[in-house]
Amino acid sequence: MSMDIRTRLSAQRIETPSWAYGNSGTRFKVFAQPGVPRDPYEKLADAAQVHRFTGVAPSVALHIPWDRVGDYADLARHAGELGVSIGAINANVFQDDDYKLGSVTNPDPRVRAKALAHLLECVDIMDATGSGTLKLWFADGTNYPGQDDIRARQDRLAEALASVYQRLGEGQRFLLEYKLFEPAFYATDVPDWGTAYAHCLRLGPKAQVVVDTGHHAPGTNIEFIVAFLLREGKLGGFDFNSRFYADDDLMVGSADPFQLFRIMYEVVAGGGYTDEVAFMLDQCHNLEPKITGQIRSVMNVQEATAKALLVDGAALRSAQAGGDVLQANAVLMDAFNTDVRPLLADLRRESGLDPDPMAAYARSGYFETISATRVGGAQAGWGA
Ligand code: PSV
Ligand code: MN
Ligand code: MN
Repeated sequence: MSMDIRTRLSAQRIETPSWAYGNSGTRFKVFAQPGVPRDPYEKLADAAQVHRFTGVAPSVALHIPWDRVGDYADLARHAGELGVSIGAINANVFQDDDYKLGSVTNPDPRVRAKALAHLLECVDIMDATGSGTLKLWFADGTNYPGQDDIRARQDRLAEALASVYQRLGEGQRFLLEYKLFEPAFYATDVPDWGTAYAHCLRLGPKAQVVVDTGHHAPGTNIEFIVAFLLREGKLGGFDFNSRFYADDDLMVGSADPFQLFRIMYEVVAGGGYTDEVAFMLDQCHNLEPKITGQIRSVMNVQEATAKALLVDGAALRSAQAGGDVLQANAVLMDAFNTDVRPLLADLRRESGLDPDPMAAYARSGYFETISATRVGGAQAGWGA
């Protein structure tokens, strides 16, 4: 195996979300776990454990206002002391009563102004924390035909996005996230990659699309979307998770590692395996413990990436050029069917890590310490 694959794997960066560390559940029940963080500082401490044992998760996404603090520069300093940094700032314009009929697409200009002010505040937080990425997901949409004007809502969305775009500084960008449905059930205002892409295209290079793997209709070929967006320079990153039915937010690669491999193959083949494309997790751990849930997820992404990097490009191109359908497919399957766990264990050893991050974390005693010392952990904010 080429040295190149090992180097590229060691350089991978996977961002974990602050909300994965808090208590979460479904709308039926939140099962509280021992030792969960009580504030953003403790969430960062837990995220630092994921990085400590995997070596590839050095940044943490924040969600505002779930992670509201008085002094964001201080929070960023705290992150730095723990060996991690602040990643994407996720805006939240869906939890206030004001947003019942939408945020930036609300028919009421007062509510739109309030939502925009929050988005701009998130850019201030980027300035204070050194974050380069604003992530925008809107719950906006309608439940009933005729409830509001679909085109007018697009106009309002475009206006808000343009104002945010104007505010972005040097080295900052926003990622626009789409979602098929929920909480709006009739017409979501950003329901698919095409809508997100069209808005981003109008604005310029600092506006890109983020692909949340849980936000598509069953059977959607996500790797096609990835290939297309990359080709257009509009793939900003991923919110990785796994789904069976809707927006399940389960551990990435747990149900369909083959899909994750196909996605990562398109990333690699399309030249997207760079710092320009953010590999972020957007998950919650309702049943399993949080920190090990994140460690396992990071490892799942690493395994899919390793397999994608192993695809024999020359053999694939030759089979494709010769119209050899079966051979082309076999080249991909060979890579997918390779057991990459020994390779990843070896790489960890090489960089001074334990080859088995799950076992090393279990041995560290961290879980016992936080379980004993933290009382009254916070809810993640989402999934309650
Ligand atoms: C809601 O669907 C959601 O899961 C989106 O994927 C966002 O990225 C996330 O919440 C955090 O706001
Ligand atoms: Mn998401
Ligand atoms: Mn989601």
